[in-house]
Formats: sequence, C-alpha cells, structure tokens
Amino acid sequence: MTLDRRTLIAATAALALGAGSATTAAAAEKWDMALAYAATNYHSEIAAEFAAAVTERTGGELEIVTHPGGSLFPGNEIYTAVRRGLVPIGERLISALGNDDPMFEIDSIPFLASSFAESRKLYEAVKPDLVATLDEQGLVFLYSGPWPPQGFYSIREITTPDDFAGLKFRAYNATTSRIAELLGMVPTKIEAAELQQAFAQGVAESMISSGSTGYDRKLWEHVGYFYDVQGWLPRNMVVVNKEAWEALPEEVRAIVLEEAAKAEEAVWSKAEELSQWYVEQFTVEGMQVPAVPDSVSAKFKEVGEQLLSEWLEKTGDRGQAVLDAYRAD
Ligand code: PCA
Repeated sequence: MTLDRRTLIAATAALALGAGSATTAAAAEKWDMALAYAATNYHSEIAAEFAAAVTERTGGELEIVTHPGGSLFPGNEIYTAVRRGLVPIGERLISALGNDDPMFEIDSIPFLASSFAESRKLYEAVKPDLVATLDEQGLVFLYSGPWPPQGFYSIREITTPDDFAGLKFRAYNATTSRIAELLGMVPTKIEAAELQQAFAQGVAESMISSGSTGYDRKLWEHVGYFYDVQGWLPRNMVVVNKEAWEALPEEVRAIVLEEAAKAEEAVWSKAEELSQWYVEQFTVEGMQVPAVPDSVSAKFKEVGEQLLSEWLEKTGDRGQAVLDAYRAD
C-alpha cells in the first residue's frame, strides 16, 4: 500500500512538472550548426559567438552548438543537409552553389566588385533575390559576410600568362574551375578543410583564394608565391531549415535575428581588419608576394570579362536587373 501511494505521489509530481513547463515555455531546442572552415577562422569564431549569444539570451530555450572544419558535414554537403533538415543550421560559401541557381555566383565574377565597399554594394543589390531564392528552397537566410579579396597562390613564379599552363589548380566553385580552364590550368574541386593534404600530395599546385584561407591552412609550407590580384570577395551565408525555424517561438526568432544582424556586421569588419594582415604573414613565413605582372593582370581582366558575359547568359534578365541595381548611382 505504502509503495503504491509513493508511486502515485511521484507520478503526480512528474505530471505537474511536465504541465508546468509546457505552459511557461516550449521545450528547449538544441541546434547543431555545421561550418566548413577552420575553428580559428573569423567566420567560425563569429558564428560561435552568435551561437553563444543566442543560447544565453534565450536562457537555453534555443541552444546552438557550432561544428567547424567540416566536422559535422563536409563543406560541399552543408547546404543540402540544411535543406533536407539533416541539420537545422549551417554556413556555406554562396558561390559554390551555382548548380542550385547561377545567381549564387554573382560575388565570384572577377573584378565586378573587388573592394570591401563594392562588395557590400553588390551584396545589398543581390540580397532580395538571394533571400527569395532561399525561401523557395525551404531555407531562411540569417546573415552573410565576405572573405578578403582573392589572390593567386602558386608553387611556381608567374611572370607571363604562359606560366599558368598545366598547373594543377584547386577550385572551390565552378567559377574558379572555369578561370583555371581559361588560363590553361587543370582544375579540381577541393574543400578548404582538405587543402593541406592536397598541396602536400601535389594534387594541387595553385589556387585562388583569400589570404585568410592560405593563412588558416599554412600554405607557405607548400607554396612559394602569392599574387594579391584582389579579384573579388566571395561571401559565406548562414541559413536555417524553414521547418526548424517555424517551430521556434516568436520571441526566440526575434533574438536569433538580432544576433544574426550583429554577426553580419562583425564578419564584414573583421574581414576588412584582417585582410592586409594575412598577406603580411606570408612574407613573415618566407613566401614571395611579388607585384602582379601587367600581362598577367591583363589576362585576369580578360577572363573576368568573359565570365561576366557567360554569367549574364545564364542568369538573363534576373542577372541584368541585379547588375543594374548594383551599378545605379
Ligand atoms: N576562402 C574559401 C573560399 C574563399 C576564400 O577566401 C576557400 O578557399 O575555400
């Protein structure tokens, strides 16, 4: 008898507790956040600060935990994983998603926007289109910030455009593959997390990327030259699966949006602040950072023009409308 009574009291208490928490707050959610880049990279550090701020401000009602370096999903799987709801939130290099929509490639067209100010303007011009496309794909856009301007890394010195011939080139999207082809190189797509191995094994001998990624992956261990071409500033974006988003209480969503806006500003200013510093570290580490020879610079410009017209062919009126918005005033 006594035992039964005790069991009954325990069961009633558990019920009361359950009912209490259901009326005061929704069940706590934990979101894993998939990131592709090094934990020490500013994109990842700022994502971790964003995650911690959301967790703290929601009192743990939404806990976000970041997984950098492609540890949860490799970079090239993150977008699909979030779309399918395999992970609720993740970060991806937008221009690597050209197969989903060629508009995603706008920030990687050489010399269209090659300073931070131009890149910001291009972002503002394309943002409505970007957010709408993501919405159609079942995603909610949170924030987007740039990599520093892109330069050319090579194991060999480049004095004329002929020196590109035959170099094995590490590409991170279709645009960089196309550039490599047009310059006579041999492209292979490789995620940033695999870079050291690729250069160590000779699978890659050159690439176009920011000083940031070369620094994160200690490229000076394998590569002798960096040319600060300043071709474009590709952007990452953080997206959320729409169903996961809609399951969040209104006040939690508001906090996430506020923290996302802060993270976006932080990424833009950190990228600009570190941009030159990264390149300086290459000299410190023994790499050569020669001026880009005029003939090489002219060749990059020529390739840029071609890529812009190819992109306009793929995107048609939509692409033209965003370009017009970017170039207005
Ligand atoms: N770093 C990323 C993309 C652009 C950049 O600067 C990478 O190389 O994968």
